[in-house]
Amino acid sequence: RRFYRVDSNYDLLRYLDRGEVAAYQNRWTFEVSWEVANKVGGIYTVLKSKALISTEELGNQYILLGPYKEHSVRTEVENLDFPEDSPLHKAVSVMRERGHKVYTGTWLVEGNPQVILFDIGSVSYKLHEFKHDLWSKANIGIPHLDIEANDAVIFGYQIAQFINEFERAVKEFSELTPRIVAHFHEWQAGVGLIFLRMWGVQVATIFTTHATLLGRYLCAGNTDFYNNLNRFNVDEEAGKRQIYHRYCLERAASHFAHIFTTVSEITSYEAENLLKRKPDIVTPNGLNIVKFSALHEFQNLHATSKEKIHEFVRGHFYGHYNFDLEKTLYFFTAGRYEFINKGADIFIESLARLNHYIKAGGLDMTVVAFLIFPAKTNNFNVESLRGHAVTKSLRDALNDIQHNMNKRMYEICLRGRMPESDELLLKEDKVRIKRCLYALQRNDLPPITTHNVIDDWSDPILNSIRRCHLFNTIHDRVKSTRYLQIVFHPEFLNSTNPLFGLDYEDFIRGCHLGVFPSYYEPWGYTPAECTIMGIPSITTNLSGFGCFMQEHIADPMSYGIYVVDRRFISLEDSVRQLSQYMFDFTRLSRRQRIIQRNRTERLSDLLDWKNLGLFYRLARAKALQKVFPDFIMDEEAEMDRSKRFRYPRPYSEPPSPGSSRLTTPGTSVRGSDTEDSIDDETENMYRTDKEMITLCKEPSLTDENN
Ligand code: G6P
Ligand code: 1S3
Repeated sequence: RRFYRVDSNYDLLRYLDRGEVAAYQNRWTFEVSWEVANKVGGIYTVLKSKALISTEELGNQYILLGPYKEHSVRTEVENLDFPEDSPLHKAVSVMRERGHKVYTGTWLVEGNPQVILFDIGSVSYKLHEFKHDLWSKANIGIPHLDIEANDAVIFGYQIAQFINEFERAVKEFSELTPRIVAHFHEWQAGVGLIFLRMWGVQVATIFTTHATLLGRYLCAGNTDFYNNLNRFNVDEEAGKRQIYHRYCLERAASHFAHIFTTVSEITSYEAENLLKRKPDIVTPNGLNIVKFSALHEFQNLHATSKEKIHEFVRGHFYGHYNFDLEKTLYFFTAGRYEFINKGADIFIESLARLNHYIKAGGLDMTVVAFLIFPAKTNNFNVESLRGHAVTKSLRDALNDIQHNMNKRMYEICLRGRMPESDELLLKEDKVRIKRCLYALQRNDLPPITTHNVIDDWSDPILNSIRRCHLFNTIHDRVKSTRYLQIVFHPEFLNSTNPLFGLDYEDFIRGCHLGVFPSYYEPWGYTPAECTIMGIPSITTNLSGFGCFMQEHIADPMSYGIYVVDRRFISLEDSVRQLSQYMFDFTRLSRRQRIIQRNRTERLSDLLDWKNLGLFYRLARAKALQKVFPDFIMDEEAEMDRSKRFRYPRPYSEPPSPGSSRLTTPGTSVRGSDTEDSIDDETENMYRTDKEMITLCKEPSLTDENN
């Protein structure tokens, strides 16, 4: 097996010329999606995080095309016109003359890519004409009542017309044949691709599916999806779910495209079976990685954000606050509220077992598990807000008392005598403290949720919690220990949140472990986001991210990536494995956790668009070659490079692959792994730093040729 060094910036600069070569070749790239400057789901993250590398590489030869959404445009786009001597200006003008409302500008994200946004309302009166065209040429009929599909038709028609006009315009500006690539994401944009191909426009097309329509529907039901993938009668299944027309659009786009791609191997397998075309290339999702100049900064940020989560816990569990926060771990899961697809079902089941394991194992630890899924609510519940109000008033009272005491002591000492004890804490101070203590008393248990969930009797998370009896009780009355506590936050986090005062990114940093045991997850940005912040996570071998990590890292677990098997073992065994992983993590000492975080963070290069962008480049080059056979691409080098990512087992790990359960940092650090006292902290940190620096100096990825 050949191991290569990752991110040696191998020839990267060759590509990052801000479109110089592309302009010279008259090469243009359009990327089309419903989620350009329009936050809906994961594709928005793909385009936004990729914007920097795309513009570094293609400069003004790169343009994003999306729908016009007034609210997003106001906050995310700066209006700008193209220079009059540009073919983009010409094509936009033609579209406007035809009655389309078109907005141009730059997207206010890193890289500031050019965007062209189409107002679908401006030509909605032509919907029947567009639908008729689609029907007569492709035999795909769109029902009147499916508004989303109708919108997709209008948007697709606008995109195809625009690219068609652009292709004409660009010919007027240059004698060189225009090499245009149009890259479409997901079925909503795919209609544009279908029209372009039906009209025979000379453009290289790429279609990327980020999840198949049918796959998402089938998984959300009670289907043994992966074991039956090659047995589904796809037309019948789509028909039963009343998505046959959407399915046809998706399937037509994937077959019409010169190059078909998807985000992971597992979705490639799914697409091959459900869309009946095997993707030509897998284009994994990356992130825009910002490295801190001080190596250890992310560890400090963990401590700072964790302190804010501690503050939340103090407020939420007031009156029952018998936590040792030094021995408390924060686990979390988050995502779209798809209970089964995102694995919330097995997470709760496994938490119940973890509770039992901690108790049976006599561990002196508390785990607080946060579930963050947006559900329908009517605001925060009174109990949660009250908890934060009473803890805040206690804190304010103590600050006041301390401040006044300080002043009094200073005055007395200036007069040359020692203060008496009754001069320190006054009677009225004691009364004030007593009042606060009284307000902190409470008979009921700390709430499971922070909000009033609408229809809470039918909410799947709350029902599972009820079934598993996870009611935030004290589990050991003698030691008054709480092992497992749950907080369901049915809303995404942002920094104006009155309970946490943290945005999602800082919340992740403050946690210890992200748990994402998804059943259906074509890629899965949530564990990837944890990884780049140095927070270990649990993922599955049914998620694109999990498979990618397994493929590129010799022993993911030793890097803090725990991959639960949800494919080849029974559900019960998956639950057991997940519980065991969480229990193993709970047993790590602080020092081991710190080392593991360092290792996790080292994986961020693997997820950097600077590296993963090459798969998009490759897809574009291959599509161009199909339409313009004279287009030369250094494919050999590209393909070779795409195989070069591989992280070996960390240096300090035992070589035996058999001991994977043992390859948490526990086995790799020198000295005792149970020492965890605060006095040892500095020493531990020092050693950790030393180890980390050594590890960074070591060729973390060996190059056989060196
Ligand atoms: C980071 C900080 C340390 C802190 C540690 C806590 O490494 O730099 O100062 O002690 O986090 O780790 P823990 O896993 O217990 O949250
Ligand atoms: C999809 O968004 P989702 O959360 O509905 O696309 C994302 C971007 O490719 C992907 O990360 C995710 O797994 C898919 O499911």
